[in-house]
Amino acid sequence: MHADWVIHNVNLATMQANAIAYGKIENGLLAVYQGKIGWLGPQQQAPKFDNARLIDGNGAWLTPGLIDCHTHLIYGGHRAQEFEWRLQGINYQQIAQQGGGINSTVIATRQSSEQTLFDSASQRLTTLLKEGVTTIEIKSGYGLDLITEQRLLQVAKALAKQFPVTIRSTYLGAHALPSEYQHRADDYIDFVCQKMLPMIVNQQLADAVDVFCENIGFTIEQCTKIFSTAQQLGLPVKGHVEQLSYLGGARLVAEYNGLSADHLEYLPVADVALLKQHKVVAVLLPGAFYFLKEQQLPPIAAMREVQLPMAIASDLNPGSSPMASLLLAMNQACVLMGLTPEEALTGVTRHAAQALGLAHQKGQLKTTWDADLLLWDIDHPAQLSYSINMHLPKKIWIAGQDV
Ligand code: DI6
Ligand code: FE
Repeated sequence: MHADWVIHNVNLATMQANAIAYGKIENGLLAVYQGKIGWLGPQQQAPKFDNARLIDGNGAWLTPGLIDCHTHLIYGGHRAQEFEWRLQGINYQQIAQQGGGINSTVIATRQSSEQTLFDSASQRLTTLLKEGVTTIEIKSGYGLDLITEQRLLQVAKALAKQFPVTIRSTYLGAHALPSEYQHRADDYIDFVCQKMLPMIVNQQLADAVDVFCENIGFTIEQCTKIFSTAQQLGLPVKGHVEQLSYLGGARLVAEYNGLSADHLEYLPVADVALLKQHKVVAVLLPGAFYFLKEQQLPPIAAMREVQLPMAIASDLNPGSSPMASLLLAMNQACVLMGLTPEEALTGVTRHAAQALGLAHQKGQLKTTWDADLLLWDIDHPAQLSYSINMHLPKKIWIAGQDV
């Protein structure tokens, strides 16, 4: 059998959906051919590989590359001041209503050059890559005008060229109402639908369209307009929904067969089945839950009951989740939201791949899947969720290449 290289004497957390925890194969072997996984299984059952480079795993664990399926990686400035206000008791919504919050980052981002945005995003991306992130979703949404949204999405493209990582870009025009449209939210939505979205599609700048459906964001009617325009233009949708209050955004995402419904703290149990029916992934964002000291948990037991796929992401952003760590998000998902370590790892591999429409090629160790692989010096995969800042992958491969 053909292989470019083979790793043996290794435990595989395949993350395949089967009855065995982590889909694990102890004393396994995995072969890589032309950037894909060519073979995997128990070592004793392995076929012969001609001319393949042999790597000794020394009993370490191999997992799929981690996938951060919800980030706002690219932005100008920071919001440390706002953090101090929140500590004094002014809440996230109040700050937003007073013109701070997302809009203060919009001002800083509009003033930032492409190079400045690239440099600051590069630092955060490098941090994520070191802990094993091999695929990342990046949203726009801090420009909110033609030129700056375009700049953000172009920086995402530049990052994809510069770094060994798969990047999916999402256009988040309906993130906040920019100040020049104050009291004219519907006009802004028309601008997004008639001008911005067609331009984004023309220039192939985004893979999906997101909205912030919230009392400090946009209404169901406004989000509906955006989703139907996205659908006409052939882009899949997703939404920031039921984060701070219940508006019915998750139902809307389901109606449009969206990729994912994200946050979901205020999702009623009654809406869970609808997400399952429409194959929408629930993306949990424990970083925002933590930073905003949210008290209300997403309906996790109900999600589990219907086997709704739950992904976990960092929500890296300068306001509600200034956190460049997906491993920490896994820990938070367990400690704050009650996920099991296995659910947490599934949430940043198989389910995160599904949330990005990449279920057929990433997020599992499986034959023909991309050889995005991490080697960890651990005894058990639960260790990745159990501790903070104790483990980094000792080897990272992307499409079979050592990086
Ligand atoms: N929800 C979030 O968690 C981020 N965007 C959103 O709609 C936060 C954005 C920010 O505070 O800058
Ligand atoms: Fe977000």
